[in-house]
Amino acid sequence: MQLNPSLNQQEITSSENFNDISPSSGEDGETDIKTKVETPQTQKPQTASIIPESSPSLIRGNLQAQQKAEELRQLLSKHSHERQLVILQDFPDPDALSSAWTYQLIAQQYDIKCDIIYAGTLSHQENIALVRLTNLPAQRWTLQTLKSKDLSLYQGFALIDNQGTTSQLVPVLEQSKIPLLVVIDHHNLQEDFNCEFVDIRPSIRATATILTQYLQTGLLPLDSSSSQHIKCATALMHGLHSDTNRLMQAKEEDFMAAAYLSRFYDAQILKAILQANRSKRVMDVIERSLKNRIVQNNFSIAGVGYLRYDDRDAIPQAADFLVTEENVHTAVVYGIVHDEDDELEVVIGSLRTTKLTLDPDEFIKEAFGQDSSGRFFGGGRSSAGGFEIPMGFLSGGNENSSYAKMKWEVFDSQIKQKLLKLVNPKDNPI
Ligand SMILES: [Mn+2]
Repeated sequence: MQLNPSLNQQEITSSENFNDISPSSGEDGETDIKTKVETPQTQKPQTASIIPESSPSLIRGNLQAQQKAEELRQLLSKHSHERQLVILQDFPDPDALSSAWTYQLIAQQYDIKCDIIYAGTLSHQENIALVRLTNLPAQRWTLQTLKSKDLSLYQGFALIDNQGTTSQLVPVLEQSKIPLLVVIDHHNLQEDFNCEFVDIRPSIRATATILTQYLQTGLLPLDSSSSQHIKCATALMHGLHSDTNRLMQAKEEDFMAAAYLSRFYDAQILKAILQANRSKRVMDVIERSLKNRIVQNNFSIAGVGYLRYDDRDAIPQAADFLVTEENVHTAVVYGIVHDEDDELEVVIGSLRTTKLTLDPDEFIKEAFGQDSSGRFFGGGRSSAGGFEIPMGFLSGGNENSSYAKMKWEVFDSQIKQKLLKLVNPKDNPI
């Protein structure tokens, strides 16, 4: 069975491949990677344009991509033969997973070994399917795992699709004096980084686009005869697809990246990932959100009570569902997520909006403010946002059901009060 028409295209002509600097591809893409270990230092990315006819903003974006790819090439050459950790947010999404994998494959060409790690869990059924179906090499390291590891093996760490604010692992790495070497992200700049390589481009809708551009500049030419490359391209396509709301929010550069990936990805695997079924528990959370929602001024707000750590991703899925109701432009769903192992509890919330003039980042920051150290409880990007409010001293003790009930009611009313202040136009018109 032919999975992808491009699989049969063993050869992509050099005019088609915008930066064809790869040595002739062998039958086996993985052998090909190994034989290229020595070559990167002598390879200079060419300066060909990503597409033949570009708009001025795309040309600017192109130049920036070329420049960043060259900077990254220099960094990787400088650190060749080292080991790095690649840190994902605690609950990694497809954009993060696929981008980290691509970084790992690029770094491998410079004999840099990367371990891709996250502290939380893979919660969304599509993410679990993505990792299983592509053998994506991400590992779960809890704080305890991290502390049990010999961190002196690593000469640096990279943050991909995050800026360190959504991972519990980062403070431990900082304490261990492992240097932050690389930040690649598309969220708004959260702090100034003083590390060797920073590529933060909020104008781009997915980190997968940035990594695809690196591939296109020749940092790692994809080989359609390598099953690993096919799977990585599929993962990137999924990352791009999911961070752009099925390409509906994609910008020109994201489409260009998707066009490039379309030559390599496996449509059947992508379809299987997208068709992963929801678990019964996720369905139950969606049902609770539907039952508990209040609708005011086109905002739909629902608290769903307690849910298990593994089902955390039911919250954004419930918000995705509530925002589809007639006369609703914005949905906010939240609940208390508890980790039985650590007795840790945190309020997790998600916002989805179809209102063009509503900025989720501003909305969440204004609704919930900052903690005592000045850090916001959440933020967002176009059409989606999220927040996390640690429960600290109030965590646990839920075997006492009246305490658990009271605690939920307090958090539920406080969150509603804060949201309704913004939703009610008399006090604060949006
Ligand atoms: Mn992303």
